[in-house]
Amino acid sequence: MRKGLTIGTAVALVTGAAMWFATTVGAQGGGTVEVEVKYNGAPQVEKLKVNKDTEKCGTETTIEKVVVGGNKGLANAVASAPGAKGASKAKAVIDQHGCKFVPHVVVMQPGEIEIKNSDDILHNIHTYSTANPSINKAQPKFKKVMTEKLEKPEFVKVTCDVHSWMLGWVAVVPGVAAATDTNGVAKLENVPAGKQKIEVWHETLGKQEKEVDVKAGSVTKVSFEMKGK
Ligand SMILES: [Cu+2]
Repeated sequence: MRKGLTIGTAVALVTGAAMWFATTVGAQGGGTVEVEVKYNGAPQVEKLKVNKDTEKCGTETTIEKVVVGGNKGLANAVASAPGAKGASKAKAVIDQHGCKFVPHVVVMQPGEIEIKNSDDILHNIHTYSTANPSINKAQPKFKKVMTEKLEKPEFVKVTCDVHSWMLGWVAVVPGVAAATDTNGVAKLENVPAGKQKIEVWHETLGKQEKEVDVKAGSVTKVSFEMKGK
């Protein structure tokens, strides 16, 4: 009987501790940061005539330097919370499709990236970086996928030496990160509660940062305005 009581007390204690732990972890668990990036200038999209591999590349292409959508939203910017660890390690993918890098900006955690060639023609992956080793490899049409490593945080420029207009970026970012959509909005999920630094990067407009106070279980909004250079 006495032993039974002791076990009962122990179970109650353990259960209590588990509940306290769950509550505490829940309170620290994340909130969402909705990052809005605006640009108060004109879009910069260059049109270019193409005279190579036109059956796959078309006869005209666009180079998207500054893409401005509805409500002055800036697309293709990368928003991140570098202090928010434990972000998804889903494998990053960049595709070469229609002689363009798709998407224009890929966001990834340090690690591996799959480089696809869905064009059925020869491409070449040529990266420009300082923290990571530079990649310069042919990707013939039969090589549909190559896997490469980008293990250091960096914004890596990606080009193709076969098609001079091809330009993409791989944002290797620790913490929770996402690219802005055509309305200039990026959602950062599961950012730990408390003060967090939010960074925004754009390939031609540079970097900005702000501090936000993230509340668990709710959406914190923060707005940036990038200036023209
Ligand atoms: Cu190419």
